Amino acid sequence: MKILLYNPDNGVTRNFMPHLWMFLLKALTPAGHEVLLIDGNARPMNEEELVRYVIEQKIGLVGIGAMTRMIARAYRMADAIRAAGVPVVMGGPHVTEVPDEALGRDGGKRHADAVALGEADETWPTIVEDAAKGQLKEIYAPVDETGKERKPSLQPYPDIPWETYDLKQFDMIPKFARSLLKRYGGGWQSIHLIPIESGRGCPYGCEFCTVTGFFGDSIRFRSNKSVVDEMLRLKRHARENRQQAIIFFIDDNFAINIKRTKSLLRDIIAAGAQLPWTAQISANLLRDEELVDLIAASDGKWIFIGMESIDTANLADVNKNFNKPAEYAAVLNRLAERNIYAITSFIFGLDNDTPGVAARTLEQVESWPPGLPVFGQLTPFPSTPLYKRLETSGRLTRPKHWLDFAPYQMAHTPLKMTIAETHKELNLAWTNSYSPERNKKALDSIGDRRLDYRLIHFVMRLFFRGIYFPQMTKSAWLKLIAANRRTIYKLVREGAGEWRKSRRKKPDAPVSIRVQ
Ligand code: B12
Ligand code: SF4
Repeated sequence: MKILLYNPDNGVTRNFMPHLWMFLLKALTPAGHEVLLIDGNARPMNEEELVRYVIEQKIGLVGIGAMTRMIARAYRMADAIRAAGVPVVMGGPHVTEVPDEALGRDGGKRHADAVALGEADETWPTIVEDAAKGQLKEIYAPVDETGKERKPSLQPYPDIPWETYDLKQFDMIPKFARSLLKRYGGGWQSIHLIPIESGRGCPYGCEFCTVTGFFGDSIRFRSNKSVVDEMLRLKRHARENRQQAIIFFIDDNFAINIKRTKSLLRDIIAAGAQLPWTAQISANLLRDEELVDLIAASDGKWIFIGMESIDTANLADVNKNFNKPAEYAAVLNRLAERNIYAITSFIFGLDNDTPGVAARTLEQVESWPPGLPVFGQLTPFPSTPLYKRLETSGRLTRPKHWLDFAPYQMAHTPLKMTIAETHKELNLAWTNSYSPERNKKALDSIGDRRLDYRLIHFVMRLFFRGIYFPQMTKSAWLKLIAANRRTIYKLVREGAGEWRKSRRKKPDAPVSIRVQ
């Protein structure tokens, strides 16, 4: 049987990283079947085009995975494929949280022939075999013989043969910039961000988060060897193809077991498997100096920290009072001393937020070493404790917001400000954080650091701006470059000076921009 795994596009960003679920399920597919992958972010298709592809390729089963945010689009695609007579199985967080919706058991239209609940590592082979026999069941749940939920142990973990895939479609460098960057060597004309999970689960249970409910509070890890081997293969492949590979450890909280994280990082260093990497780690776990030393030594570059708010009352409301705003500065300084950037994430529209929250937050952010702040509004995802609380108190304004998704539109009214005010605050926070003036100030504040460190920080700022302000076309990029011309001019002038100096020392040496 030919199987298509499809991930709908998010409508906001280009694809900058493969979605792991597709590659993982492909690796777990029983022999004798062929699996094709389409990520709509890299290869946008409308319903008609997708159906035509499915028919031309003689696909026998389509698997669709989506977060809540993309589910309406996923349903539309599924409807079109089913109308053409091809069965659809859906999986991922959203259908796990509200399976009746996909199956049409809530009075609405049916969108899927079958749903895979929760982690599908162990149910996927059965789904494939049932579909091949034409005997798909409606629900596949990961349970043992007694009907008790069973979580995959992640040991063994399948080899994902990244090096055999054509990853061109996930290149982070926009096409028009590639030939320019090629001239500088070092493989920077082609950068691939590769997702690796080293473990699953987080027991913290923050009120808005689906992770504790989905992956559970049972934390499981792959063996260090399996992670290190995957990194060694990626490193070899990147070197052979003159590309850069960056790893995103997509674990929900990469240091949830500090002892294990340290042991993994030590093994990465011992094997020489270092590649620049990023991961999500909560601020409380970054108090550990030895952990931060190991992050730096293993080439950790960017740490995503869910700070959420600078207001302790807000943090208590969402069950995240293990976050201590008073220690944010110390945590960020600890990282910055080792040239590690922080991606600091904030939520607006929490119950204690009032107008002015953006200015108050920005004042703090600007007092810290420069990082990459991101801002979102509080979103009640189905099946989270937050959703239940807002539903019970009658505060959901759009209880099924996902069926009418629009970026940055809220689904409930915050307590102390309006939806419109929250939106204004978000807009202000994004505009000020990535304005040309702010970019210049951020770079000036690290003027004593090496040029490559500053250059990468600047490029990251340009990319991060695109999370809120779409910049998917060449002209949008050119405008952005023009607005930041002063900073660019300064960096280029300095770079040319360093280049001339290096040429004087070694007349024939190629220039390579190196990440430290
Ligand atoms: C990586 C990641 C991202 C990446 C996504 C890009 C990419 N290419 O991967 C980035 C950083 C961009 C991102 C952004 C966001 N994310 Co995110 N992200 C994750 C994260 C950390 C890992 C996803 C992953 O790969 N997991 C590992 C794989 C193996 O697990 P999985 O995807 O769940 O797949 C398994 C099963 O679900 C199932 N399955 C999945 N799909 C399918 C399909 C079929 C057919 C079948 C049979 C089975 C199946 O099988 C897999 C193996 O068991 C998850 C948390 C998590 N641990 O999953 C959050 C998560 C998915 N993100 C979440 C959210 C909310 C967001 C944002 C909306 C946050 C925000 N406020 O901006 C944005 C939206 C982005 C956008 N524009 O679309 C939520 C989703 C909740 C929900 N109900 O939708 C999660 C669960 C985190 C959370 N805190 O709750 N995210
Ligand atoms: S620490 Fe992160 S992953 Fe864990 S429950 Fe809280 S938000 Fe979710």
